[in-house]
Amino acid sequence: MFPRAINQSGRLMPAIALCLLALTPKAWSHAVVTESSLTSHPVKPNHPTKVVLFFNSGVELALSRVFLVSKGDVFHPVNIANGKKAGEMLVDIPPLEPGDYALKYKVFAADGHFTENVIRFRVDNP
Ligand SMILES: [Cu+2]
Repeated sequence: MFPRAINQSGRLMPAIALCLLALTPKAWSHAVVTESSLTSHPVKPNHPTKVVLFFNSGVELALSRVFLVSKGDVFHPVNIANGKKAGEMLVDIPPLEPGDYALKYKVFAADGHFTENVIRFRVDNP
């Protein structure tokens, strides 16, 4: 009867579903660290270290921030750079004394969403 109208509503449905997904807060984790070099290569005391964070998606460096958090919740901005592959981020860690630290990151994913999280790590005496 009205094949054109049926076609149009048929195409409208997926578009609405996508919008709802985009609006649902925290339904999807958009740029999540799936792995980091901290696991395989713990930070050694008093040595500058390049830590690699592996994200599940591409990350926009210019809109992303990483802080090194030290004792007493002191935030130090650290330099970040792109790794070899999409989703790899290199983080410059200055020489650290033994103790507990964290990397707090707020990254802008390729899909346009911000994700914030904290990775805790420890620097042990050799
Ligand atoms: Cu997203």
